[in-house]
Amino acid sequence: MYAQMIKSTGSSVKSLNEMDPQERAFQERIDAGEKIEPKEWMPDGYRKNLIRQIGQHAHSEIVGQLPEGNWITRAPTLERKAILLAKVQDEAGHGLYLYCAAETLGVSRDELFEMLHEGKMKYSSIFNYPTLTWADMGAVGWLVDGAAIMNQVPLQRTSYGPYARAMIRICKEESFHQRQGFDIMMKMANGTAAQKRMAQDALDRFWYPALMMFGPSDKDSVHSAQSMAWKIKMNTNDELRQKFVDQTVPQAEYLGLTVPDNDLKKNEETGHYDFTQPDWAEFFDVLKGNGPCNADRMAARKEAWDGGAWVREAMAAHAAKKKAAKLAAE
Ligand code: FAQ
Repeated sequence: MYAQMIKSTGSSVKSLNEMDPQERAFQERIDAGEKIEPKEWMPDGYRKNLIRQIGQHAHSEIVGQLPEGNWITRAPTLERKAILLAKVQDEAGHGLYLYCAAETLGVSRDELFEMLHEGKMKYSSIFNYPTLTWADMGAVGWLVDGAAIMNQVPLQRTSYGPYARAMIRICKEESFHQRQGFDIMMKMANGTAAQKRMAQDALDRFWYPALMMFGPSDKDSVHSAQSMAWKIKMNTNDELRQKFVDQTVPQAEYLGLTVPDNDLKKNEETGHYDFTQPDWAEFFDVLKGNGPCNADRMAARKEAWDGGAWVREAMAAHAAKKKAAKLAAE
């Protein structure tokens, strides 16, 4: 049911005059900055769009464990291993808060997983790129978590209460993730010539995929207008991408690394960096399932789901047994 529902949220935005009284009262609450809570009335489109965005966000956190999980056994020191392990566990926690937030909208976790496994729901394009060297752990923390924070800090003010509250905790943890990534990059960039080359190579490979995390350019964004009217999204994709570039370029300079963009230049008039857009054909191709790791990521998720079936069954059997024992004692 939800698979059909989430496909139909890209509609044009109604003005207050075009709304029926209930929709209008709802929009006025949003405009006044009020939070919407689970049991309150909400337009069907608002509910669907939230399930789509929160569900995809949750899937991204869970699938996002895979590229870094790949390096836990190969971290160069015990300390780095402990930090990476903690970070990857944090991502699992973020997925769980977000699945809980989505469940308050009437969709079950099983339905969300089913849609992911059937390719009916997406996860962030970034996690379809491979992590080839230890420097990639630095680049993921610095750039991928950096982009995630840029997108998620405004979402702490999103109109749906459970989502906004989940974001507050997630953002605190993401700041540590970004910091640990930058710390790895500092070590590598100031290390041997070979380590510095690895750091540069990681930046070269992750720069454009990180820019793609903000979604298609505003002219191609299907959901932005309605999502922003409902404060499900607080900024457009291009606004956040520009903020990320403006923040990250000086950090690359500090590291002594070169952003792989020959046309990157500070525009003295606007105060922002002019930069080359990612290859949007590549982006849409990755969304269609044709990125370097799409097949591997989905296979790993399905294997984990199937492999965990016995745990779910055992928990259900245990709950049934406890319930029966309680009834017998009454
Ligand atoms: N990848 O109309 P728009 C993280 C889809 S968390 C894949 O502009 P919207 C933490 C979009 O769904 C990263 N698909 O869409 C971490 C839509 O398709 P649909 C995730 C994308 O929703 C770090 C279509 O394209 N963060 O990294 C992408 O208004 C390290 C049209 O696009 C969030 O999810 C993409 N990059 O804007 C974990 C934050 N971009 O659904 C582990 C919350 C767009 O109609 C390690 N989400 N699409 O089939 C958002 O802010 C928004 O959903 C956007 C997209 C900005 C991602």
